[in-house]
Amino acid sequence: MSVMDRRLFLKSAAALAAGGTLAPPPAFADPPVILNLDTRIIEVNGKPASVLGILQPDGTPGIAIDVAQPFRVEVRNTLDRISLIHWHGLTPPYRQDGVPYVSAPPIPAGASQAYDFKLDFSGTFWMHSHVGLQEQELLSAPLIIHDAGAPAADIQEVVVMLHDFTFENPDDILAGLKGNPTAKSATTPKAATPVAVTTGSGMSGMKAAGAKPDLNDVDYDAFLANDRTLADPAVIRVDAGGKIRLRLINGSAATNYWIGLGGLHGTLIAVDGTAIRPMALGATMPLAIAQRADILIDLPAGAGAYPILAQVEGKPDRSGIVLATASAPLARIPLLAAAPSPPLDLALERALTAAAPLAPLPADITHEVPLTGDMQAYVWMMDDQVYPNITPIMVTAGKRVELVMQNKTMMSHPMHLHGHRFQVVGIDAQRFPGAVRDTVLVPPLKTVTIAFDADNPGSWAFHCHNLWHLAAGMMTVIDYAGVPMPYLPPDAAG
Ligand SMILES: [Cu+2]
Repeated sequence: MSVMDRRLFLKSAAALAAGGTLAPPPAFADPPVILNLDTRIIEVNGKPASVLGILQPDGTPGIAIDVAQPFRVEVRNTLDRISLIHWHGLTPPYRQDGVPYVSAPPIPAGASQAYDFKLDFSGTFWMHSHVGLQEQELLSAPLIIHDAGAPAADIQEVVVMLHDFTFENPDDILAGLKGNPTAKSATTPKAATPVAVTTGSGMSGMKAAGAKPDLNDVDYDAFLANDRTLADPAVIRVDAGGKIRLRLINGSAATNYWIGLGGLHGTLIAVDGTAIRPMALGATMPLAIAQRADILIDLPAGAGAYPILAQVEGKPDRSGIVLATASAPLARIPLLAAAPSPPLDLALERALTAAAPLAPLPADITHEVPLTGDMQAYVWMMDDQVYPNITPIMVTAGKRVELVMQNKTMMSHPMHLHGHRFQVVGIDAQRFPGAVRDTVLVPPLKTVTIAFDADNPGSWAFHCHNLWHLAAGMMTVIDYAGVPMPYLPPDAAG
């Protein structure tokens, strides 16, 4: 469907959309889990910070449920503005996917929205607002789905959610990145580096080939693990010699990390909630924006305190939590590592193998998706288009689809596909059966190919998960042929 076709269709569907809610709310057999979108105060760098949160009435952030249960949730928007929550990594019916104007209208201030769908798999997922820059204000939370049956009694689960944090208003930061700084924010965001200006011509990548990668567009005030900095980290009590299942979630808006386990021996068992062939980890592992990692750790016998650290890509800054036995003394951990970390790379990605790979089939449909940008104007593109002015990528139900993402810029892009789990099947010219996941990093000037089976008809967001890139246009939509498109962003439809 062309953009114009979508507009025409939208107008014919306007009556449906006018009521605000397309699908009737599901009839609940059991009471749903209530998730309130709310404001809360946390302390950062010794100062109170007003942030947002997704909290159950008892204050629990997010949700942890059994895979055998339905995902039966009521989101109550108690904020003074619209919002909508996306269930990152799940594969719901598309109208419950939580992308404004693609899957559903936003939830008005003071209103609620019900969700009810069957879960297909367990794993470590998360939820976050897909509206504007609310994710930068920490409107996100863990979404943990346990295996059916009783949990393994001898394994202690530890969920660690990472955030980048700023005291600035995110709108001011975006204006600064776009070269229209407000007086308040003029000095905070780093000036955009004028490298890798490409609009997708075949040669443009070469111009950028000698330029330096650009790692972080925004200078953050802090990096949080479970809402705390290393000045006062979360200390999680563990048993000497115990087994730990770490569920790491990078909920940062725009920060990639290197995870360090200190001297502990860790085994990576899942990425983005999906099992891999278990792999012993070295000293560090990369965790890109929006990715998750499940790591099994056997703690040493005897008392001890074990920091689990996340160091910012390209910087000495870090965050983390501490696993500590009851009697262990806690040493202060410096906020800065001895040296900045290197850029993330694909060495680990290349080595991962899915526990249950896709059937080895040739692609029925292949789309090349150039990732381009104009750093000076701060416009980022997929498919040479700036969202919301896009023509969707069309797929057909039942087909094997491959997306070839060619990064022609000097920034990395953590690319996320909604509604499907994909397999990483290629890096540059090398083909391999890699991990099944939902978010993959495409480093500067690299090409990453992903494959998925078109088995969830609907209209699905496909975008860069760096929030600033997303806000600057780096999103497109994957449509299934024959599935009507109920929504389109108002400014594209206008
Ligand atoms: Cu990006």
